[in-house]
Amino acid sequence: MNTRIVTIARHLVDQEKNFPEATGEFTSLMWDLTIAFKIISKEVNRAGLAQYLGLTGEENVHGEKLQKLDVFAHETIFRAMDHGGHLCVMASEEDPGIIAIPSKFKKGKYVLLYDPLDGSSNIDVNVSIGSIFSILRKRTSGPDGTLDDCLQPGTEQVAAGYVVYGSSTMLVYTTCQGVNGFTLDPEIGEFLLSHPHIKTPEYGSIYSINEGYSAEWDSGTQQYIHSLKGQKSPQGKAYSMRYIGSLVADFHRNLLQGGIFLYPASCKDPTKPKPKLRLLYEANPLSLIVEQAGGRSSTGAQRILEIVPTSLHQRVPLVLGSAGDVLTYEKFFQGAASGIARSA
Ligand code: AHM
Ligand code: MG
Repeated sequence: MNTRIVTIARHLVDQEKNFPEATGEFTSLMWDLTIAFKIISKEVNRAGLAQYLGLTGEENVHGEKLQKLDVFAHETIFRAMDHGGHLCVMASEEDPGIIAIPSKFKKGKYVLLYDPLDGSSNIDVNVSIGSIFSILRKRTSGPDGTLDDCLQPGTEQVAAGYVVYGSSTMLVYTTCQGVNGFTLDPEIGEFLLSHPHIKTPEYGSIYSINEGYSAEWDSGTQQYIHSLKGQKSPQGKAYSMRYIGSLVADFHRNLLQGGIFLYPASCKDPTKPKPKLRLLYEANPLSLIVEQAGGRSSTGAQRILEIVPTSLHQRVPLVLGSAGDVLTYEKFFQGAASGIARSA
């Protein structure tokens, strides 16, 4: 048994040694982020007791009702990150435009895109929720970051991660050198390395999709899901459907156990397919993590990380998880799109 205790601070410093050109700026940025996540975790755990239950009565840029904890998480991350001197701009699911670094603070070379509290409709019923983040390098000149700095393909991410506020709080992140998971020890207030070098199985027996929308799926997705029912996975286990409705929680389970998560576009109007999940701060960071863990991520037709973004809150179809399962899905999706039906 490995008895070494590794805090996230120690791990960040150790990882920095793999980057000879590192200045320590990135390590310091990540450290600031972990402080924000600890504060959010504390509030999430008190949600049933505190005044945060319920809605603010306002709507966000997507027309969804804002929950008070969303607002708290959004502001906590901003307040932890605006003055560190490492960022030039931020963007959040809860803000329609880019978020400038206040003029009184030094600007840095990194860009932070985040979903402060994903799956927030689950807060009131005590179901796991999460935060997601993506870090890019500034690519424009001048001290202030711009929209152009935010609109970079996922392949340009220097780091990405998520926190799941579940039965325990876990932070999982990658700096493109594999994936590591840390569990928050609430007694000492530290994230401790609990899941080193996460690798996702090549195939899983779990599929996660909101089946209530099956009539609106494209025919490739319909055929694929139909093909799993009553069958055994290549692991030899019968397929199980598991859908929490919290992307981070569904993703985290599948990453560790193997499986596939799907949120295809709604094809109610086939001329205007409507995806739900957002590219920059949901799909891209989770896609980088799953690829770094040996998995795969796709729209069905294209690798998520290669999509060139055109707007801050752009939505994409998202299918990710075990590489073998996602590849099989792509065959169904592309086969149906080209008119070749696949049998179950
Ligand atoms: P949110 O960012 O507004 O919380 O919405 C994203 C969430 C994801 O966590 C989850 O995968 C999905 O929406 C669930 O959507 P649905 O209820 O349509 O299945
Ligand atoms: Mg979200």
